[in-house]
This record gives sequence, structure tokens and C-alpha cells, in this order.
Amino acid sequence: MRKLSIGIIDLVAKGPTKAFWSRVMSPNFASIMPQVIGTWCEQAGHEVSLICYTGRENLLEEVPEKVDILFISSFTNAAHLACALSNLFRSRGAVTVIGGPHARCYPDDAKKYFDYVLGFTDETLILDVLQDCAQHRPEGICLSAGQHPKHLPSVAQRWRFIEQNLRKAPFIKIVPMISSLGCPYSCGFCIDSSVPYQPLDADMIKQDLRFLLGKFDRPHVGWHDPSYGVRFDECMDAIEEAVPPGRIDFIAETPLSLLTESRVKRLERNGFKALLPGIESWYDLGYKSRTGKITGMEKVKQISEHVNMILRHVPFVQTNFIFGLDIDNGPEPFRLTKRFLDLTPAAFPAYSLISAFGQAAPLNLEYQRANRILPFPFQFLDNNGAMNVRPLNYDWPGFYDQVIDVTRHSFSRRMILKRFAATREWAPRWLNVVRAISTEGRGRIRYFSEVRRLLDGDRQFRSFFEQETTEIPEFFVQRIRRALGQFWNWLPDGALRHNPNAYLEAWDTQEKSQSANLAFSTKSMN
Ligand code: B12
Ligand code: SF4
Repeated sequence: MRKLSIGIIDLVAKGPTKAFWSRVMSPNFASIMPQVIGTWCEQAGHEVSLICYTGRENLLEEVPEKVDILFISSFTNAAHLACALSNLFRSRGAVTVIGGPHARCYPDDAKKYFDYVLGFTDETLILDVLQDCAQHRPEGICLSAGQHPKHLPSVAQRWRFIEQNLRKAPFIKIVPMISSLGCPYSCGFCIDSSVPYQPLDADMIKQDLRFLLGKFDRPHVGWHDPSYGVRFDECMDAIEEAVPPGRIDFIAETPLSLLTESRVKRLERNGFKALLPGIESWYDLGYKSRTGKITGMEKVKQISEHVNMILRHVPFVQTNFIFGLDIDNGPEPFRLTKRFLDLTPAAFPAYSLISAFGQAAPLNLEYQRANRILPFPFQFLDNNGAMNVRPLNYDWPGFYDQVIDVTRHSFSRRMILKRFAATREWAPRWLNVVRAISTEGRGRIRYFSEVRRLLDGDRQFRSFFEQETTEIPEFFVQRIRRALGQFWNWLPDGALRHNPNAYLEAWDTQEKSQSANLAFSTKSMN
């Protein structure tokens, strides 16, 4: 097969930005799969340019003008930028491919703008696409491997891409690694709730860690496992065999249910500096925190003790919460969250508004059946920009009042100082302050307050929330235009809108196979 010029863009930003936080941190949020795909393509003899787009790069200069095929990795919040880029590079003759969370969640929409839409992706699928490398228009084809790949290239093999990206990170440089795919838990709102857990080869992980020790004095590794540490002893054995104590700093998303004190001590010995457990709800999902059927204030007390125990050993803990679940009602869930923060001042709270990401999660079928999904433009589907599920037990103004109240409490001067004083090490101390006073804390308070004001003051805006109209409020359109900058002109007609019930319609018309792969063909093209 002829040698192809291949472009790969990993969209970490959804448009051009000069924000300080994104300059410092965005290179650390690069995805693993674009690097994996780049490695497979190079191994097959092709020429690859990979750009992790953090909002500062000049994409038109950095991607070669005449690429044969362009892969774009996109979350849903960057989908508009992805469509605009596809349109632009198609106009230059490229074939375009989209993969990543957006492709898995909204394949029926993505195929309008891309030649290929990939779900689970392994090397065979990538080589098939390169072999075919053809225009599929007006509708692209949706392809998926039967499951996640069994093996991924090593860090050494991905190094060229990792290094080029981390050069952009001025202070903290975090290497993305992964030790497992899928998840054994089944939280109905999650993309991995029906994807079987699959550990990756422990020897390869040891090899990767040893390799990194030769590259940095003290490497930082961010585990991208959906649930790190499910096979706890295997993970720890691998680190202990390969890494002298304390030589690598680790960050991981690990469920509280796995974090007994003896395990936390082992994590401490092995250099774990940040843990991000999901608490999610005071009334549900007790299996994630080993609180079983305990709910309400009892659960707050138990989890607070648990998190304070972790904080005695690990300097940074981010506790994740979801607002707007059907089980929540009235001010109580928010009041309990504030109580939790008072009892656990060193924990950094991260809030998500419940979001239904297309066909990725089984719960979304129920929401669509009940006509509870709103067609907020993709750019706002990042767990905060909008909540695209109509809440069951709140009206919109009442819901936003509660969200604003808890966010204000969490990032008030008093709470910032308490958190600062309660945090032991300087790096997480200052990181907590920066997060609280930038977009994540104060920025969100401003944004939510503006939404709340418009709910009362702008009839058309409110009608959209009340599902009386599907016309997208000007407030959102103008924000997309600003965020896209020069790429706005390349946004294809109709790309601001999507069918919020596509999953249900596909479900009703297609063979009801495994939901995670609905709309994708798993047959090889050759
Ligand atoms: C690790 C992780 C992160 C990390 C790393 C992110 C990154 N750049 O990869 C961090 C902490 C930085 C992060 C941040 C965010 N995250 Co996150 N994150 C995850 C998590 C836990 C695991 C994803 C993962 O790496 N899995 C391992 C990979 C190998 O598997 P996979 O993603 O399923 O990928 C397969 C295919 O999709 C495909 N593929 C993947 N990428 C690509 C790329 C190409 C080009 C191709 C062809 C194929 C392909 O191949 C893989 C193998 O089969 C998922 C939840 C989950 N359980 O999956 C959420 C998840 C992906 N995150 C989510 C969200 C919303 C966010 C944030 C917006 C949260 C926020 N408000 O800040 C940010 C946005 C970050 C950004 N880049 O813009 C959502 C995304 C939903 C969506 N449709 O957009 C998820 C699904 C969680 C959820 N709500 O259900 N996240
Ligand atoms: S939310 Fe976390 S624990 Fe639950 S299914 Fe998803 S990855 Fe697993």
C-alpha cells in the first residue's frame, strides 16, 4: 500500500484560548489513543503528524496542508471544532476520521461530517481504514472493533508523541498511562457501564515505568484507567517491582470502595499523590463507596471519615459529585454536600450536572423514552455548560439556585482558606486555590448565575429549557461563535443541532445488540 501522509489531532481544547489554566495544564490532559494510533500508523510505514490542540497551536500551520487522512480525537464538548476541522481539511482533499468519546456517544450525528466514525478501535481496524482510505459522503461509515484492544503500544513506542506534547507544559508534566480498560461496575450514566473490565499486561506496565525513570528525575504519571486499582495487588506489585519507593508520583481515579486504610498506606508508599474517587450521590451508588444502603447524613459522616483517612496519607483528594440525579429532591442533597465540605475541608469538590451522552450509557434510553433530553448544542455537554436531562424533582430555576448556592459555598473565601490550611503539601494547596478562583470555581458561579438570570428574564431561553421550543437560544449560539474563533466559518450547516433522541430511534429500528456498539458495524471492510 502507498505511504500515506497522516494527520492526527487530539482536541483537548474546543477552540482557541489564552487562559492561564489551559496553558499550564492542558498538555497534561492529552488522550492516549491518538498517540497509540500514531504509533500503529508509523509502524505500518506511514508519515504521521500528531498535534495535541490545547487552544494555542496554529492548527493550519502544524497539520501538513495535504494530508491524505486526518484522524480527530474529540470529546463531545469539542465536537463543533471537530466538524469545522473536518470540513476544512476535506476541502483540501483529506479523508477524515473521528474517534474518542464523541464518536462513541453520537455516531449517527458524526457520520454526517466525517468519512469514518470509529467506536472501539484496535490496530486491525486502523489498518483497515488506512487500506480503504476513501471518501464516504454524504454519510460516513461507522465502524467498531468487537471490543477494546488487548494490547497497546508501550510508552517507549509512544514517546515521540508524549515528549513533543509535554514540551508545551511549562511546570507540571504528566505522562498519560493506562493499566486497564472498561470497568467492572455499572453506573447507569457512564460510558463504560456495559464495557467489560480488561486489565492490560503487567509486564508491559513495569517496562513502561522503568523507561520513564530513565527520562525524568521524578516522573509524574496520570493513570487514565476508568477505575484504577480494581486488581489492586497486581497494580501495586507492578509498581513495587519496577519503581524504587517514591521515585514516581502517581494520580488515579480510584473508587472509594477499594480504598481501605492498608491499601491507602500502600499507595502512599508507592508515590500516589492524588486520588479522584467518585462519591456521586448521598442517596445512591453506595457500592462505589462501600456505604451500601446507608444514605443521607449517615453517608456524609462515613465518607467524610473515609476521605479524611485518605488525606492523612495522600496529599490531594478530589471528590466527584453528580447533581440532578432522579433520586435527588429538594435542597437536602446540596445541604449534605456543604456539610461534607465542612467536615472534610482538604477535599477538593468537583461537581457534574447529570449529562446524557448520547448512546453511550443505558440510562439515556430511559431519559429519551421519557422525553427528558434537551438538544443543548454539543459544546455545552461537558457536565457543566448545560444539563441536558430535565430534572425529575426540580424546576429549572430551583435547581440552578441550589447549584449556585453549593458552588458559592465550596469556593467562598472562607472555604478556600480552610482548604488551604487543611492541605499538607504546597503543590496541591496552590492548585486548589487556582482552581477555585479560575473557571472551575468562580468562573462557574458567574456562568450559572447568568443562566439563572436568563431563566427568569429571557422568555425564549426559558422556553428552550421547558422543551416548548427547540430553537437554540442566542446566548448559546454566540458562545459557540466566540469559542470557535476563525473555525466558526468552517462549521457545516446544521452542525449546531443534533437529534437528542437518536439513541432511542436507533434502538427501536436496529437489532438490539450490545448497546455500547449500537449504530456501529463490527464487520471488517476487507
Ligand atoms: C481518563 C478520563 C479523563 C482524563 C483524560 C482525558 C483524555 N484526554 O483522555 C481527564 C481527567 C483529563 C478527563 C477530563 C475530562 N473528561 Co473524562 N474521562 C476519562 C475516563 C475516566 C476514561 C477515558 C479513557 O481514557 N479510557 C480509555 C480509552 C482507551 O478507552 P475509550 O476512551 O473508551 O476509547 C476507545 C474508543 O473510544 C477509541 N478511541 C478513543 N480515542 C480515540 C481517538 C481516535 C482518533 C480514534 C480513531 C479512536 C479513539 O479507542 C479506544 C479503544 O477502544 C472516561 C470515563 C470512562 N469510563 O471511559 C471519562 C470521560 C471520557 N470524560 C468525560 C468528560 C465529560 C470529561 C471532561 C469534559 C470533564 C470536565 N468537565 O472537565 C474533561 C474534558 C477533557 C478534554 N480532553 O477535553 C466524559 C466524556 C463524554 C463525552 N461524550 O464527551 C467521559 C466518558 C465520562 C462520562 N461522563 O461518562 N477525563
Ligand atoms: S462511573 Fe466509574 S465506576 Fe461507574 S461504570 Fe463508569 S468508570 Fe466504572
